Amino acid sequence: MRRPLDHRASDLSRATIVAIGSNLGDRARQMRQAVSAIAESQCMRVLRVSRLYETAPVGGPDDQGAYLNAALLGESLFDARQILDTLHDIEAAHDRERTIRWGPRTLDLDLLICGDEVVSSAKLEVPHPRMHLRRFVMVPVCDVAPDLVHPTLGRTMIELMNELPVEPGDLNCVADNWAANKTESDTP
Ligand code: A4P
Ligand code: MG
Repeated sequence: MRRPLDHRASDLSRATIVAIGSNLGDRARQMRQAVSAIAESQCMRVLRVSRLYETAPVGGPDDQGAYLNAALLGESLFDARQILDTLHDIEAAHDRERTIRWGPRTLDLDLLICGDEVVSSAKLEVPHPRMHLRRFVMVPVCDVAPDLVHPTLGRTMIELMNELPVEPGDLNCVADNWAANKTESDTP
């Protein structure tokens, strides 16, 4: 059962980062709706949303389409398990189907960081174990929290991002203030 979030106690809240991805359907619309749904869920207060990037698929089937990726910085009084439950509810509301690992998806919401919380279970790993290996994650993360220190690696997000190799065409910024306008379709 979810309790209401009391944002007045913000000194107790944790910096929380969520990665948002989509490569199926009306990608930009689903991404915007995800930002709204996270804000409305009250599982966190949304502080910043990254630019929107189109990215080449990493892993999964050869024929899957390009992704849109972004990241969101919030502050939350919830623990990581509660936030993940909310993110799964939002994915389900966007017809997310889990068939192929790393396969095409209408909406993927990954909890990257939840303060200094470290969890390693079958259902939840936080910090997300692959976040620092992927430019499609770290470039948006650096838009919203470049100086945040990774709780287990002890390095800032910008330091981790700068170590990643750049593949030609792996990532392009396609929009800045994309989350502000929730009415446009997939034409960022
Ligand atoms: N799970 C565990 N920890 C977490 C967490 N921190 N956040 C569990 C979210 N979920 C977490 O996830 C599989 C299981 O991971 C869930 O049961 C959840 O409880 P999923 O979303 O069903 O499946 P997935 O996303 O296909 O698997 P996975 O391993 O999370 O994939 P990744 O690592 O997220 O990669 N290429 C580009 N360009 N852009 C992308 O966004 N995404 C992926 C997925 C692959 N390639 C991509 C992109
Ligand atoms: Mg996922």
